Amino acid sequence: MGRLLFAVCVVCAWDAAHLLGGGMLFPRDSPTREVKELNGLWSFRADFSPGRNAGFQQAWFSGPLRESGPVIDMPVPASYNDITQDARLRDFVGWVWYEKEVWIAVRWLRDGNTRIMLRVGSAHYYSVVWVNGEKVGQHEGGHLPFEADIGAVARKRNGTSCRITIAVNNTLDFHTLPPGRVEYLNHPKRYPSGYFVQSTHFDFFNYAGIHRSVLLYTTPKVYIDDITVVTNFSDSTGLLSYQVSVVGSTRPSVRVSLVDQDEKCVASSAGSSGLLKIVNINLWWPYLMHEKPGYLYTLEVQVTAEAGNSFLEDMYSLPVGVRTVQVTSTQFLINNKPFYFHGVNKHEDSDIRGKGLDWPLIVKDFNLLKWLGANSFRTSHYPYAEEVLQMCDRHGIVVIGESPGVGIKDVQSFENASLAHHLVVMEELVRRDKNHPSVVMWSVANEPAAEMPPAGPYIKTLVAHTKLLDWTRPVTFITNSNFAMDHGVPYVDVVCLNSYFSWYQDQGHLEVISLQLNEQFEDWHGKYQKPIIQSEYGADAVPGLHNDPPLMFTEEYQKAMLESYHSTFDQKRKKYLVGELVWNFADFMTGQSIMRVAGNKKGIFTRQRQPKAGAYVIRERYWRIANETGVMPAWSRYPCQ
Ligand code: BDP
Repeated sequence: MGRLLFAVCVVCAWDAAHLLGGGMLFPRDSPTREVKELNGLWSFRADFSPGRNAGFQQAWFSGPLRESGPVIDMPVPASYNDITQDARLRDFVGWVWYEKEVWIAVRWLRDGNTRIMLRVGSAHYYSVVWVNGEKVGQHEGGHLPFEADIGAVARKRNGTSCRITIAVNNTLDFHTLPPGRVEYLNHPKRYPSGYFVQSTHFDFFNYAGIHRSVLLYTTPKVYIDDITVVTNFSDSTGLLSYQVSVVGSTRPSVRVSLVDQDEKCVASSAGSSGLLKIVNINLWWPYLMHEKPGYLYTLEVQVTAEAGNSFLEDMYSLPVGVRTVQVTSTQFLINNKPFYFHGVNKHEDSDIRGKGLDWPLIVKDFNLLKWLGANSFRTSHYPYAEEVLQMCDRHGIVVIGESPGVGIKDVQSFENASLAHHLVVMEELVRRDKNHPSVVMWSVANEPAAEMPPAGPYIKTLVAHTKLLDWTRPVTFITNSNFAMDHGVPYVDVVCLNSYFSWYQDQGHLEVISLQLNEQFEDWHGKYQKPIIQSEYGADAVPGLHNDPPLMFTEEYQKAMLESYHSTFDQKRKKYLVGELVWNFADFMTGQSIMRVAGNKKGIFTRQRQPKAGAYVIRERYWRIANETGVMPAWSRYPCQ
């Protein structure tokens, strides 16, 4: 076995915690906290004015939105693009305005020791938030949560309802993440005056709006702001290092207990940091690697503190899994055992709701992942909802967590302003997801233009910074196997390669795949001596389109292409290939172009989650790989009983 690039370092994690600033714990009910969902119908108005700035000029936030002009019903969470019959709204670029009137419980308002927080799970891309006409916050970035303390504003108008206004702008420029470009087409004979279009270099539709839940939640004035756990084990003893940061008191008293699934307290400690030892540990194992995957304990954190004349208490329960991750020159190890990613790439995408969080879809997708025998996915090409990661923790689905650094192709998008924002996004991502046992690796970007000289230093800085934030997980970025080998790759722990042999090149020539794939693997492993994941491969298949012998775009071609890759994967996974992630789990919407037939059709499932022929190929293969490990009870082994 090669050198250990990646030993779990319990102590180093605390340095990282300092860099992260304030916490962003997922809002949960507890005896000291309450959560109120504001999902449902909001009032909505898109600002169609030529400069898209009428809303700000006329201060639409200062009174009820309906008084500014016509409003429509808009569901939250959902992208707004596919909700109406208006093509202008589908392709809208600029500010849209959301508003909801809500009542805040009088017990929240009267108790001056209660913080009232407004939290948006995500809104794409740039948001400004007002409560009763007063600005309470703003946030850049479309895939991560943000929040504001609205207690003071809400208390000014005791006894009346509260008006929450959120303006969201989906415009992407060179320095946003993902980047984009707004082009004005100044040709009076060909385009109307002031005509502009948004262009991007990524292959999915730029859905916009409030994509995840909007919540109100409370905490006491003295509150648990953040928790960081780092886990390890030795023989049958689990080790859990914790650090709790408390805001509002300089001398809080902190107690933590770890409770197992039988509600038994298995370890406890006092103090804001410490080490818990758990005898007869139930480790967190991936799906299909253990009979009981996804074992979670609950870390119950309790804080008490004096505040003036009163005594305040806060409680927060964090699900935690005990596991380790390590990388050698040829292996990816979870709990010291070789782990092979047999999984998929996904998108947050579906009919009508676009990128809006949708529980039926989430549960259906997890059922399909299990049906496939998939043990992992990559959050291509941006951070997914926390609710999805919680499902992964519980079901043992392993995750490569990706930043929205996709489509970085213009030289301006490598400038310092872009890098500075990208570093902030990595901080927000690590802060949000650091405690999820399912997340085993960070991906800082997808296919940045490697041929541009700034790509190397840009990636080097991102990888180094991410390692500083979290020393417990490997870091990678995703490259295309056609790209130059030198830019950024020397800095990553695992080489992740996308390739589309017999699709974007040698079109229709399935017979070249095994040669070219073999060359790819030997070259990249030969040069870097690092484990490799085939992070994308696939072919478009229009569902129901058939031809035998296979023709491009038919289900037969997709099936044959997948099979051609698999024989080479089987050779290389005996050596240094540590994973294969098919592109893509399901068909998804893209911008309109002659390259796409109403979206990208590389899904092995349709957009409505029905299997194409390729899904059965993957299913047969993934169960076979899982069965090779021999850890599954015979009754659960599909298809070979
Ligand atoms: C890859 C990109 C992915 C695309 C895919 C494709 O990473 O976002 O959707 O190509 O062309 O290179 O289908």
